[in-house]
Amino acid sequence: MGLTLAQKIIKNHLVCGEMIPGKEIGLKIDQTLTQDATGTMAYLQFEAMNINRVKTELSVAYIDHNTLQNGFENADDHQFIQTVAQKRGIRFSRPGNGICHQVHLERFGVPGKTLLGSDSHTPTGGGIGMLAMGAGGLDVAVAMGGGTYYIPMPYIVNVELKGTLSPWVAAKDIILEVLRIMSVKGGVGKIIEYSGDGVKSLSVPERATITNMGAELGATTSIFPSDEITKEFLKAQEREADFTELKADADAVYDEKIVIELEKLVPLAAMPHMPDNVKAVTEIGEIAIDQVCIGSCTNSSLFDMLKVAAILKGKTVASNVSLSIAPGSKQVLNMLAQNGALADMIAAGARILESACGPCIGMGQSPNSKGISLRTFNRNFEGRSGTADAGVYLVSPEVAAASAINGYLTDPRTLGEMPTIRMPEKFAVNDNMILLPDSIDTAADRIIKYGPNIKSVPTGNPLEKTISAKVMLKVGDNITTDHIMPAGAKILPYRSNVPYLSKFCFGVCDTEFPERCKSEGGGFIIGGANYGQGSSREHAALVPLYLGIRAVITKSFARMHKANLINSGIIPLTFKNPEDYDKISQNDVLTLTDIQSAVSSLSNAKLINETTGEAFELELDLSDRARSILLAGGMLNYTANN
Ligand code: MIC
Ligand code: SF4
Repeated sequence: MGLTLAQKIIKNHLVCGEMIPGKEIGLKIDQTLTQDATGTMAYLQFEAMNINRVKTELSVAYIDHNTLQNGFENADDHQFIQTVAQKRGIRFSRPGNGICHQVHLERFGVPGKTLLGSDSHTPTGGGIGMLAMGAGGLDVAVAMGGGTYYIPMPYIVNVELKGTLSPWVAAKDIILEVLRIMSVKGGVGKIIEYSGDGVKSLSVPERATITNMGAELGATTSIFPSDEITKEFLKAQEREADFTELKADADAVYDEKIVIELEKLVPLAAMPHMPDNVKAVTEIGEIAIDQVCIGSCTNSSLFDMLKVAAILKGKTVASNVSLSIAPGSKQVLNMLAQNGALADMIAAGARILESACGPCIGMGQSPNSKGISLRTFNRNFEGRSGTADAGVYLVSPEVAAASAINGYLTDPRTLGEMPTIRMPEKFAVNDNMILLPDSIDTAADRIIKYGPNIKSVPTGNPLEKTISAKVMLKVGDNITTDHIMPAGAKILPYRSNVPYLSKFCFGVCDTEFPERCKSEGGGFIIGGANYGQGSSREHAALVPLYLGIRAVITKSFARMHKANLINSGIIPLTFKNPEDYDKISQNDVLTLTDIQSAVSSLSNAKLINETTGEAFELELDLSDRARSILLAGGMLNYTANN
């Protein structure tokens, strides 16, 4: 029986376990990436491991999230990360060099390698044929130290792309269609592998738009074959030597299959407040808009920007719209400047932002009250833009630019003939904003700079026999890590200060949650399905740990958040009978009887609702390793004990 492409890469990197879907496997990680919002914590954890130099083939530290610097905190974190990177053998991508995923694709991605990143959109690398996964900072720190990365062996879904896209329809519409079909929980435990004759009509950055936003399916990762198009891209980046041809065997067997006929696709939009709330632009209608933001790791490549510039050329942004554009990397911005496309954007009235995440993570450009914002980004969760009552629609660069000019949501097919975009044969390669690490000889003298905002990482306690406490919060389905631990300009600078961050935990759902936890000493969280979807941020586990949360009981979990809870020593449990969710209310007193022995023996756990007198069975879906980590009270204790 043949193998799929993902299975081949997994096989080549398998350290332990069997490739049986659902069973835990251990993978060797070739490359890592971090960004600054998760990186500070990751490097604090790396430093705590006392490892002199990273043991990966390549590790890169990017500064792209916290670049607002409205206070000393961000700049201090940048210095901390820079000094660790230089001392420990890590390349450092300076602020201004671009968004981690865009730069990594351009300058470092290698087909067939594994990449682990402390950011959920690391699967962008799947566009160039990498097995690229997002994880919490601690898992990335372990991988930098040469440690194995563990995941449940994913099921493989084949998405066959047939034909070619019609004019004005974009790669973004392909992934929006996949989200419409599969939903934000449809990819949990799965790898999405693309194939079909339609693949060859998509450039590497277009493929990367699709693998990037595969994160919104909850998928472990997404991957495209590495072919002639990949070779062209690498050649244009002066990296032809990194090319290897990679594809699935002809007789590969997939667990699921989806066929998408590209000709039939139309411009789509994900409506507020979920990336799978997808409708055709024409179906939504010509709604009035207030803002358009173009950029983010999903849609900020040179190709995207050239399309936008061509649409804006000679026009003026509508008077009711604020248009911002953030090219994804210094390379993209530079080339736009060189070929005049940047001038077309500026002349049309676009507000040009630095090459960074910016508005995507609420670092500026929050819309007006009840504002309608069209964004080429990947997430439209409630409140993420920084304006609680704003409505964010996720669209392609074509829809965004056409709408910015008209002042209302516009199907770009109404603009007439689509401009032809000519891509250069060579990109402007200049890595002067990537600092190389110190040599082994000089590294010893490098002093790591710790700013005053950098506080210690909270650690858990060994698991007690029985846990009895109150329900601190009950929430519904699809709770994101943006609900649990919001980001944005006011909060993001405190990612290395958990005590301060804790004041904002669950702020979108219930502003009294932190105080309640403090006065009651913590307790349980009850959640619905797909709890913890979205980002890789381990702060969504570390902050609840700091607030005394001992267990989270849900209908189901998102992969990365579940791993982060385990690493923090918080027990993730699911209802054996999902209807039992309705039988627990906030403030009920619950007892997890004999939880220590349930975790030790990996049996089901028993929960008693002391307030109602009812008893329920809970499932513990843990690997042997996860069990030991929970018993020890988290990954740091577990590592110290071993
Ligand atoms: C995001 O898009 O939500 C982020 C900000 O990039 C996060 C990482 C973080 O919270 O720092 C992610 O996607 O993992
Ligand atoms: Fe940055 Fe947004 Fe991409 Fe996250 S999704 S890495 S915040 S651009």
